[in-house]
Amino acid sequence: LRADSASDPALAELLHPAAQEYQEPARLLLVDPDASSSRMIAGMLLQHYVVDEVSEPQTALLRGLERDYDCILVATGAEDGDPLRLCAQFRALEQTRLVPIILIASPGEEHQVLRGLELTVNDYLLRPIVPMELVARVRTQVKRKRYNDQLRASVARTVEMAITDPLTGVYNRRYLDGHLPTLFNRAQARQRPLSLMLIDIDRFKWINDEMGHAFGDQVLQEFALRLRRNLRSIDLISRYGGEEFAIVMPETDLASARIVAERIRGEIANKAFSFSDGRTLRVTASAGISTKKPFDDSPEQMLQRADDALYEAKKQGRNQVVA
Ligand code: GH3
Ligand code: MG
Ligand code: MG
Ligand code: MG
Repeated sequence: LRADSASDPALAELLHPAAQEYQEPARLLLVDPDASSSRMIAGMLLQHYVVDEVSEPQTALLRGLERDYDCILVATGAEDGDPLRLCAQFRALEQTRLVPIILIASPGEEHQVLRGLELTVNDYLLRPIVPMELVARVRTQVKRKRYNDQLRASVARTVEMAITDPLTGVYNRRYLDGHLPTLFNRAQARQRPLSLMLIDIDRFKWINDEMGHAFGDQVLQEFALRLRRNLRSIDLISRYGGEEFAIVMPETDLASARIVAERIRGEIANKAFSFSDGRTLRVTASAGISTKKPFDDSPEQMLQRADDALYEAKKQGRNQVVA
């Protein structure tokens, strides 16, 4: 992690936790089957928090799916209700998995509280509830939740930066090199087809020299956009070198890969690239494709065959696909 807190608000929050105080108020979900108890607990929290009150576990789960909560309070009460079951359900849902849960129980329910703490619950309170204690415990959980959220967002951004090409937004070569073996082994194990395409912009050096480097950058961005538009979400697009892109196509045999590559070649060659300053340019690209062999093959050999095919496409005059 680079400590560039000036340009990264999440990181700034991390380094200066006090800044959290200025965020929008935290939202709590209070699940209490007893209406008067619910009113009383909510009343203690309303000064500091936005509180959504629900009495039914089913409604509580729906709310949890709809909204981002900073903390969930589950009160015991109804004889037939099972608060621990509800807590476990919150833990199982993607949207509420990481939301802290505070259990509110009555004397005599210590056994349930202990089980809850072992399983899913972050903290608890025993009735009668002392307002200051309630607020303090909620605040601790909310702080922890927000801190974790920021840390996770920050880590996610760091990971994304490590695997993405900043100019075009597609994966970078490091990601392709790391992930191609996985896709290769998966296809091999399931005896499914897998194809690879290397596509390289023709005479890109000329584009840079004649039109300017900034123009060249815009060609790369538009090129990546056209690739994305003409591929499926399961295809892995990466910027493999300066003006060369590698595309891994799962579930695709050589004949289909050839059709895809030919379509992309046409999408590049047949529509002029136009730019912010109004200039337009016709751009072409050459592609080499390879497909996984059932035996005695490797990701490296697939890449080598695609590279050989690309070399042939260039040698034979460019703006074409060779398999
Ligand atoms: P060919 O048809 O044989 O592929 O010729 P080419 O000119 O496309 O290939 P060559 O490898 O000679 O030139 C590639 C050029 O791409 C050279 C390099 O300066 C340029 N380049 C690499 N990365 C970038 C980039 O990020 N932005 C810009 N604008 N140019 C880049
Ligand atoms: Mg070249
Ligand atoms: Mg080129
Ligand atoms: Mg090249």
